[in-house]
Amino acid sequence: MPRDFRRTLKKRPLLFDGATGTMLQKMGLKAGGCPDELNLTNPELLKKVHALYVEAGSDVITTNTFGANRVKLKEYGLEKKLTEINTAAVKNAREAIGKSGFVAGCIGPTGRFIEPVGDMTFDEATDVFTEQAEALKKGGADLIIIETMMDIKEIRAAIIASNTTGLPVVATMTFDKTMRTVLGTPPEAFAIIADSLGVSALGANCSLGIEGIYKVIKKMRSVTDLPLIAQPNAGMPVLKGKETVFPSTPDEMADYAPKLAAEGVRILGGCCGTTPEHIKKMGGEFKSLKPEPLKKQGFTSLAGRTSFIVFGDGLPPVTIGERINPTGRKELAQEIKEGKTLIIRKEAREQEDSGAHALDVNVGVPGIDEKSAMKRAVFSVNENSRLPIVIDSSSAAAIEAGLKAIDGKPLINSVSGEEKKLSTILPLAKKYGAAVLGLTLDDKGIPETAEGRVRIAEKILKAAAGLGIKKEDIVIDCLALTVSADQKNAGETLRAIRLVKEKLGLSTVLGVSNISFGLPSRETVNSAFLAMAISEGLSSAIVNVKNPSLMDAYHASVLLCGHDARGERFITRFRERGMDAAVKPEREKPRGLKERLVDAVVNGNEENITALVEEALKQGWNPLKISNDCLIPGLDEVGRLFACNRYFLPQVISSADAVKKAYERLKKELKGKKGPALGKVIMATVEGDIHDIGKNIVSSLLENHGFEVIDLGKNVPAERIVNEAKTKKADIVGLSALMTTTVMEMDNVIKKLKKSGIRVKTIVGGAVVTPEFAKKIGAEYGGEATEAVKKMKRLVGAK
Ligand code: B12
Repeated sequence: MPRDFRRTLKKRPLLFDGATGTMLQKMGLKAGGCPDELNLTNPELLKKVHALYVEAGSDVITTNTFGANRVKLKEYGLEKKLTEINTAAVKNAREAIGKSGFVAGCIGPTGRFIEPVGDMTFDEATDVFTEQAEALKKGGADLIIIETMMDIKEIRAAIIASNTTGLPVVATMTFDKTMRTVLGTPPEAFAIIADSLGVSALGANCSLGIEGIYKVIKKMRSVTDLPLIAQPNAGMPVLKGKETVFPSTPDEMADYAPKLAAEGVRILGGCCGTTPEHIKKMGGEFKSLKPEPLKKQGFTSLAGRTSFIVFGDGLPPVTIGERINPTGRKELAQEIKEGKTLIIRKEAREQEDSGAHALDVNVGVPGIDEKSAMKRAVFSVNENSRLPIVIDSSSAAAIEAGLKAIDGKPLINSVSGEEKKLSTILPLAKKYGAAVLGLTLDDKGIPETAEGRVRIAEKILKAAAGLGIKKEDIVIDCLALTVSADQKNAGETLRAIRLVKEKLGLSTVLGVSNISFGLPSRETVNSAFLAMAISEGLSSAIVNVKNPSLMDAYHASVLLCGHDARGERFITRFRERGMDAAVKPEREKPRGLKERLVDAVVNGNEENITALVEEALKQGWNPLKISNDCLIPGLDEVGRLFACNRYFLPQVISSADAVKKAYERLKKELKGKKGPALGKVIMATVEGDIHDIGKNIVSSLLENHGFEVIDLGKNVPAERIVNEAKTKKADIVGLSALMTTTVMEMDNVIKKLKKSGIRVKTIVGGAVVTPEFAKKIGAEYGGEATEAVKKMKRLVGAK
């Protein structure tokens, strides 16, 4: 019988292999060089490692191709050998496991960020992964396993690319002790996203040892019914003497196997530090288990990079903020036309603060390039809000641009019963992993009766099922028609909501405000209609979440329909407002220039920051005042939000980019003095550290005060600093470090400088550096930038 991974996975638990890298090191392989090239240069050694795992009972052997993508191979000048390396890797694994076992072609991260955080486009990323996945398929891999990913955007690209091969895809990410990936994604959001992309199994690898992975798996299980995979490392490595030791024993890890199986784990394997012995012990009981079939989930789920929501299936209804939509909003329409995103960013933040659970994004302005506008809007919303997005457009091309730009699993707004819509939009939802909003209208218009609308809902459901889109990913809009035109309209919509829920078991959504068109006191009508729809079982509503009375009605209805245990949500809402239900929305306080500059840093507002700096300069502010009173405090706030997990790396990066822009402008004000240089200064951020904003400020100021500055950049190895100091005959070497993990590198550089015999003064700075530390390593303490300049002048004997 031919090998069929998907079918076998349905029948029995499967055992993967353990670590390859740490095993190779144990077998005497020296670190350095390209690990993937070993497939060509030392296939026997690899086959030996694979064979040990086959002996230990592994059903699946993973290829040694973690870094065999174009981007990583290029670092070693090996990109032309990509196909050769990947096919050889499959061959090495196949020779070890034979024809009856499975070979999993391994794909790892590229090490680059996708835009807007990095400079790689989503299309480039999918090209890179498609190339590797095709090579693995060509070699004869039975499935693709995507491992150790940290960026949800990158793993989306990797899954979409791997899906094009038709091979089964297994996807894993790595989580840290905050129960998130380094870039902020919680296990549930990843599980929702990977599930919607049609993987065969999903889970976690490496991470926190088996105990930590167990917690991660439990979270994933709460939102997906797919088989899960756990590939833990053998605990967090500790340094014993000069050796790195992984603490978890094979027995300790094996104890967890049945517990993991009870949480839906159907594939078990190991990551760093695990050995054939670990795999043998873990597999012993696991492979003989006959776990219960995985229970189906009935709710609809959406996710952003750092959050997720579930609704429908008897869960409390959720709200979708409607305000990012230019219809009837001249200023927003104008901004979208001009390619700006200020209002969009503001609306994203304010709607989230007002309690929205997801945000609708519509940029439909006539005569614009809607694809670019949608991409820009999605980036801006992702940078300013954690919430999942509803991509709202009548253009399939704009929807696809949004689907590429997104950080999570969105809801597409919309399809209808019209054939053209179904045939263009549903395939996009399937490919990019999205839920779909189905409008109950077709080529003949909107049926008058509830039954007519249910028939269209059924048609949409059938078309989606034909493409393999899950029932839970269809959300039906029974359409609110204006009640001023015909007073029966509201009743028919409400009846349709109940019928769609009861007859078809689908989630529902309603754009509420249309009901009150042409009436006075629209708010009153909208609020009452929303409450009635919720009592009919509505799962989600597109509303103006910034309207307090409408949101009051929403909260009251949630309570009255039994969705608010002990009334906690309701009570919290009103406690926060001083128990006064009738308070008016707070009038916006005018923000001063200083606050607006700080806000621009905190919100990562690159677009606006130069204009604000310009305004400040025009008002006669000193460039240093702008830096010290606005930009640095802004960054401090970003650091605080990051430390308490309110911000994640992508937001820190966009704030840093905004600050960089501001300094580009400020630099022009700090032009260097003419005349002989006061001295020559080498500036560098030490190796391992990529923070350079502070160092760049100091460099600019030094130039401004008449120093010649040779800026070596960031992450600079000690040897290079010593060499440059020697060849350039520097008077001072200035070192910067911002992390507790990198300050000791300053000590290393200074020791090397001393050892080389160069006569040069040293000064150190960066937020973690203290005067005591500087003294201890024999350097001058820099302090903040202006103070640092004074000290440097003193060091070269200038006034
Ligand atoms: C912006 C930022 C980033 C940006 C950096 C972009 C860039 N181009 O610099 C990005 C997003 C890339 C980043 C990445 C990371 N970051 Co960061 N980041 C920050 C943040 C928010 C601001 C830093 C900053 O620029 N401050 C403003 C400048 C002006 O201050 P400054 O550097 O201290 O400089 C002043 C003085 O110290 C002095 N000075 C500085 N250098 C020198 C040198 C000399 C010679 C002299 C004389 C004076 C001097 O003059 C300057 C002006 O007065 C801080 C939080 C914070 N508030 O510090 C976290 C922070 C530094 N980051 C942190 C972490 C953990 C990381 C990551 C590891 C995150 C991750 N999980 O991946 C990575 C690090 C990757 C690496 N290998 O380096 C932690 C460090 C924790 C610690 N104590 O070890 C912090 C403190 C955040 C936190 N609260 O946890 N980060």
